Amino acid sequence: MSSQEEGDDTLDELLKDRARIEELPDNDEDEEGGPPFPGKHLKSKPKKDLPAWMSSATLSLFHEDEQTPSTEVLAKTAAECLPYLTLEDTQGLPLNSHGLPHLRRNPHAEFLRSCLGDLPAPYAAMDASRPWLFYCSYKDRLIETVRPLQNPGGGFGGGHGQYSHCACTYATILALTAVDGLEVVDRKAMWHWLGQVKQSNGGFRMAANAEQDIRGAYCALTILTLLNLPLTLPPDSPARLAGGLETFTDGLGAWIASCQSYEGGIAGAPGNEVHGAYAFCALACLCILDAPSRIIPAYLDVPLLTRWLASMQTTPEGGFAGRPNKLVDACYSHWVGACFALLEAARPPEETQQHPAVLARKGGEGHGLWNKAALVRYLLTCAQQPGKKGGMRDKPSARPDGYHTCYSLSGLSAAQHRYWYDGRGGTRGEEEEEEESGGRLLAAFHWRGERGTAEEMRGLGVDEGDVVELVHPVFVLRFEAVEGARKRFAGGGV
Ligand code: FPP
Ligand code: K
Ligand code: ZN
Repeated sequence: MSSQEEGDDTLDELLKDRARIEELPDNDEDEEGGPPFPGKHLKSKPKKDLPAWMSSATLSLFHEDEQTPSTEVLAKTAAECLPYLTLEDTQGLPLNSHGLPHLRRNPHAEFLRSCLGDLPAPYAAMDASRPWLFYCSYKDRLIETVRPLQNPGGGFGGGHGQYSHCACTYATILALTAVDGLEVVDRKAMWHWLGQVKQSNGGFRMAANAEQDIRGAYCALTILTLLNLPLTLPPDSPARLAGGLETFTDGLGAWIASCQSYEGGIAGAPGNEVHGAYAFCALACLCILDAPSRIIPAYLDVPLLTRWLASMQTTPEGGFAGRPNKLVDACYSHWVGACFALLEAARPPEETQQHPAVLARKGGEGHGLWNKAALVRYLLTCAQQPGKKGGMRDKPSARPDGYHTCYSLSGLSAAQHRYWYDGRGGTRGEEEEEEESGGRLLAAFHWRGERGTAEEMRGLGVDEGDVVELVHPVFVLRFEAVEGARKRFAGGGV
């Protein structure tokens, strides 16, 4: 079999799925009889004006033939992607030895550099998102840019004169970590400010007095850990004064558990609609608290979450959607794809000792939870902007931007490489215990990565030049950058 044919196997599988859907009997033409199907009783009239409380998941109760605004945009997206997925249209991109477009390393790097220059006028609307734009910036320029965004009460705002916000502060801390520029951070003020966003119920707000949101929990724990801030709550924290909590981690696992819904996915806050990006926040936050095999099953229903995440991989595109019945988007290559790296590390040791026949059914040694080759194909064929400009995009009809370039490439890394937790499995070791008594959460520093083998890369349809670097699965940074932050603040204290 030629390598080109190998690359097409994955697509064939995806198209088979789709063909099955298309072969289903057309119930619209057969109002009276017609074969039964699940939920047929719901099929009376298409409901175009579903009430807002009815989540998109409810739409899946309707038969595939039901025409709704959701099914229409889903079909439109599939049609938009198919010519690229089938390589009928390769957009003039040079192809690798498997027949897929090469990863456009230089144009993408050039695109990211151009994002750092003076921003074109349309970006004025993104003033509150500025930290996201310089996630990949350079040290001196970055430090001079973020210095005025730091508020005296701690944390970073999105722009000049704006209140501190968890997402902006998170992006700023990641950017500074990436360039080894964390000296600009007022850590004591940061500790005080984070005390204002911790809630009495164990969760976190996005800003003082703002909404509670699981993104806040992940952002706050990332900031505390990279800066090695004390886990004790400041004396004036409302969570301490009104809720009687003592540390930033008090009640957090239980609050995250309360964000998992009956569907298995994770909501931004208890009772809200689930979203793949929130699943990443939940898993990564738990992985900051403790070893994945210990803490993830302690607070989440892992089989239910795994099934929900796997159902986010779309057919025929092969990328991920953020929610049921919504559209594929390359940024979820990271937000959903990286969840599998975290979950695979949470598998109990006894599972890896299962009979080879059981493992084979699961797709091999713990790597069968998602279709990596399909994701790689989506990213290389549909998410790369052709032409001189470079950059990566949500889907072919979208423009490339820094955010989608960043998270497409992180997702590619999750598909290509292997990540695991190298701390003591099961129980806390003495050495860790001792270090942790200093207050720092060490679990996230125990992650390791290994490049995928040449054989695995062939299976994914990529050549050596299409392989990206390893990315720390919890912090979404280079491993060296994470190690730099750990060393810089190893002494603790503020
Ligand atoms: C819906 O957008 C998106 C959400 C409800 C969540 C987005 C959250 C993230 C991307 C994670 C952010 C993480 C941190 C750490 C700040 P949409 O309706 O435009 O997209 P959709 O149709 O794909 O759901
Ligand atoms: K989207
Ligand atoms: Zn997106």
